Amino acid sequence: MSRKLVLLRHGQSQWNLDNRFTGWVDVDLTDKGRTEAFAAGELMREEGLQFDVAYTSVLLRAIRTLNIALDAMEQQWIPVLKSWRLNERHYGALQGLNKAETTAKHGEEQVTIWRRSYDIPPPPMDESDPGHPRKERRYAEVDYNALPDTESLKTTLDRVMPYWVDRIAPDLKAGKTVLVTAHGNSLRALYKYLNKVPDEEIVKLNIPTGIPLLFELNDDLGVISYRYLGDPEQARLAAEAVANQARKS
Ligand code: DG2
Repeated sequence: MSRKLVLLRHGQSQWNLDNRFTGWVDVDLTDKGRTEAFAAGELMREEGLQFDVAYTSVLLRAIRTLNIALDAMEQQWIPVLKSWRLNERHYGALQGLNKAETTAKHGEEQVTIWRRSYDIPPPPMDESDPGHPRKERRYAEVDYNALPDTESLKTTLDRVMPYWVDRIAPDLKAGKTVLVTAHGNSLRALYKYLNKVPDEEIVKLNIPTGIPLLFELNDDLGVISYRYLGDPEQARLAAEAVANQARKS
C-alpha cells in the first residue's frame, strides 16, 4: 500500500515580497500569498487528495496557508497539529535584513553559504534582542535550551526529526494521508531526509511558495515517487526565482 504525504511551503509572505530574511519573525501572507494558498488547495482537491491530518508550524504564514488550502478543499474538519519544530530555520542576526543588500555587503558566496549550506549557520541573534524566541510567550512550554539563536539546515533537521519520528511518521505508517504546511528550510530539511540528499547537494534545492509537493511512500516510508502538483515548468521557474532572491539588485 502506498502512503501519501504532501509538503507545502506557505504562500508569499510580506517579507518574501520585501525580500527580507524572515526565519522566526511572524509575518502574514500578502494578497498574492493568499491566492497561492487557495490555488494550492485547488490543486490538491483536483488530485483527489483526502487528508486525515495536517501539521504546521506555530508561525502565522504557514497556519494561514493551511487554513486557506483546507477551505479550498472543503476539508476544514481534519485534525490540525501545530509545532515549533516545523518552524522556519532561525535566521539569527540576518532576520529582518534585505537579502540583496546583504549580498551587496557580504558577497554572493557568503550569502549562499548562509542561505543554502548544510551545516554553517548565520551569525547568532543577540540574547538581549527583544525578538529572541526565549522572550516569546508562544515558546514558553519549549525547553529553554532548545530555543535557537541561529540555525543551519543541519540543526533545523535535528529539531524537525523528533517530530517526524514521534508524530508524522506514525500517522503515515498507520495509512493516513498527511499534509505538512511549513517553510522553505524546514521543508528542505524534510526533503533532504526523505530523498537522502547528500550534504553537498542540498545547496541546489529551493522550494517555491504555494506549490504542493506530493510524495508517495512505501510501507517503510521510503520514497516511491514525488512531484509538484500543477505545471512542472511553473514550479521549476518559481524555485529558480527563490534561488535568485539574494542576487544584488
Ligand atoms: C524564508 C526562506 O523562509 O528564505 O526565512 O527568509 O519559507 O518562511 O519564507 P519562509 C526566510 P531563504 O532561505 O529562501 O532565503
